[in-house]
Amino acid sequence: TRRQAGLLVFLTVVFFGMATAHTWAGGVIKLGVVTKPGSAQNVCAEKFKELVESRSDYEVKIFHSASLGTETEILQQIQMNSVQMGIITSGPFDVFVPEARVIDYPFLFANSREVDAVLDGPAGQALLKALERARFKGLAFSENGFRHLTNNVRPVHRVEDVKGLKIRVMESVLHKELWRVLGANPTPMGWPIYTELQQGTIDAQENPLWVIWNYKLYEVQKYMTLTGHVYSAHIDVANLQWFHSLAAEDQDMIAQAMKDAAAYQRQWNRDNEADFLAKIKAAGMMVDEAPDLASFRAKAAVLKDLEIYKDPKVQEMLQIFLD
Ligand code: EAX
Repeated sequence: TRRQAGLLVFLTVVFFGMATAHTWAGGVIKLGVVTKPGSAQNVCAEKFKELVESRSDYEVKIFHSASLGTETEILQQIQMNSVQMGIITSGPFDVFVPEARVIDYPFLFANSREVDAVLDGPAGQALLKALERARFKGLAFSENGFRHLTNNVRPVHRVEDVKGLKIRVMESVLHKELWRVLGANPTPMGWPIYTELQQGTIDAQENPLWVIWNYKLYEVQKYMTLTGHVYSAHIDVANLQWFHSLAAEDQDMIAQAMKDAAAYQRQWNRDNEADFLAKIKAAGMMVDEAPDLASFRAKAAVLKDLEIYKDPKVQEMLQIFLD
């Protein structure tokens, strides 16, 4: 009958409506990056915002250009949940969770293929899990890149040439020890550092090519050495309690959006590296493209015998990464 048919249509609509409509909790997600637009972190942050906002009712507010302070300070704000998420360089994490320093272990990765295999496999998962001790939910790894040395004093070809250089390092236990061991004079500082380089408070710094390009470090640094001494990831994190307070579907949507954004951003970084190098050279920097890396490796090797790697949790994580 018509009545039965009508009822069937009605029930069908109700059924499919219930099965497909998801009511997003919605709300504003504050996300912090220390860098300015055009930077690797920002490429990932903007992609994440676009994906989340197109897939849900959430709004992502990006705080960038050091408006929340240094990366260490952003991490503290994430711990307090005054900021929910961040895309933060792996270096500064080791103050919060010592195991994080295995990513930045010198000369650990030969190339991007090795990076992806390790970070996207069980080792990466184990590291993200360890961050929960510091109340961070680790969602994905995006990429800062392989770090290279620049300075304003002399061409650096072998490790002996870094002797005594006043070098800015990240607010990371590992990075400070690394440059001390290599013979330089390291000072931990937050980002950015253009003024300090310009005024000569420091002679040197180390960062991936996009940083040297995007922050115009070629204006204040004469020499670059393609050391690639450390691979620098971004660890894309959320406040753990906040994340777990969300509905399961919302957690999945956010985690997936960050994974997608990170994959997109890693590709962006790799596609542009050669171009960044060409632009840096064209801007007038003197670049040593084939330094004596064996000399750097030999000196860096003592790191694993130092106190900062003796922690059994760090040893264990390093084994997982090396396997
Ligand atoms: O992400 O502090 C650093 O050296 C970082 O690599 C920089 O902020 C770019």
